[in-house]
Amino acid sequence: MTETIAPQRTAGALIPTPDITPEELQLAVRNHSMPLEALHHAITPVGLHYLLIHFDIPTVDVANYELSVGGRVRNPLRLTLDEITSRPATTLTVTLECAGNGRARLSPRPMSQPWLGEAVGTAEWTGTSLASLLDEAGPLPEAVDLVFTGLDRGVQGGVDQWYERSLSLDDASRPEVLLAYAINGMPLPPQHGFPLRLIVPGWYGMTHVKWLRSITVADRAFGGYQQATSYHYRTREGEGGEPVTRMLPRALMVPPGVPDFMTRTRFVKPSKHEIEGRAWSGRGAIVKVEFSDDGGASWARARLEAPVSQYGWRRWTFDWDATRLGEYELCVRATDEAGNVQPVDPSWNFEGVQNNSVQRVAVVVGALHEEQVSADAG
Ligand SMILES: Nc1nc2c(c(=O)[nH]1)N[C@H]1C(S)=C(S)[C@@H](COP(=O)(O)O)O[C@H]1N2
Ligand SMILES: [Mo]
Repeated sequence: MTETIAPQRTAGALIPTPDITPEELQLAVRNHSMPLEALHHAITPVGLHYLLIHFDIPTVDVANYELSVGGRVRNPLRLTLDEITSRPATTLTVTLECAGNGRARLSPRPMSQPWLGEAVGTAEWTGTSLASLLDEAGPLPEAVDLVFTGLDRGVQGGVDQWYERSLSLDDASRPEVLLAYAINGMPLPPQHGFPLRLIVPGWYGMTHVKWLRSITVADRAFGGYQQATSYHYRTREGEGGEPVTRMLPRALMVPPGVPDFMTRTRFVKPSKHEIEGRAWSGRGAIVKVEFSDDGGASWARARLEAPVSQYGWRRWTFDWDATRLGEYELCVRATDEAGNVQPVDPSWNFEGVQNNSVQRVAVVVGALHEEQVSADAG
């Protein structure tokens, strides 16, 4: 990069008032998002898939591992990993996104994992059907809720807890819900839930309980912290709020050209560019993706490719005419078949969940010398 294109904020600059707290930074370095250029891959390579771990990653000795299925069932089960992996297997390509994705764009910013907009990934999850296991356990007539408990424990909101989430018997009995032991053809790595996790296609990430150790069938709705306190969309103090469930639509683009190291502003040579990205929703198929180069003032339709699967994202492309020199703000927005559209502005809430407002990418066309951009910014 030359002097003429140096950004206002440079690496190493001292910032007197940190606009991110050490606690948020600590979470951010533990839990990484997916670099946007990884949108090139239909299936996200494992190390590039986003990660969210509330407490510590447990160390699991498979020799002593068992999954228990109990509570209001006729036939309680205890299964070793071998017993689980020798059951009929299914592989599903699933796009997973954290409910807090986009949180750090809210103002004031709810203190938690400070995601910008890239807490997503698409993987091939291999596992066995939860419904068939439930069939064997035989839920009793009073069964209404299933509690999924992880092997990880910690304190959140002052509450000592194992990570636990529940699903209604109906939601848990859907054929696509898996107990997964492999990702992209490999055993789960520790950070993604080794040896076993829940996969609930279409739902935000918190549902997909990792390091799963027990499933408890209950005769009433589960009231645990991650279920009843956390993961609600609340805009007023004291209100019950709406529970967070399925993913709202979102489209992301691969930022074109080359980035400035600190600001991530993109430098693009004047030319026509094919912009590409992916779009998904947990509430129905993506039916439309639109692109804007003026910050969302005007929109044009992008081309859509077939989705990678029923539960996976859909690639889109747009031929962007960037022959005029200047500064641009690129945006993209998705619409799903249920009619959900991404908003241009974030909608604020206490936990910073479900912020699916449009991605914005600052681009300068024509700022680099031709020889600098020829190799990598085409
Ligand atoms: N046991 C357990 N399961 C968990 C979590 C956790 O902290 N503990 N985090 C949840 C959240 S909030 C998300 S977004 C996803 C992230 O899954 P990944 O790290 O495999 O991408 O895992 C979910 N499952
Ligand atoms: Mo999450």
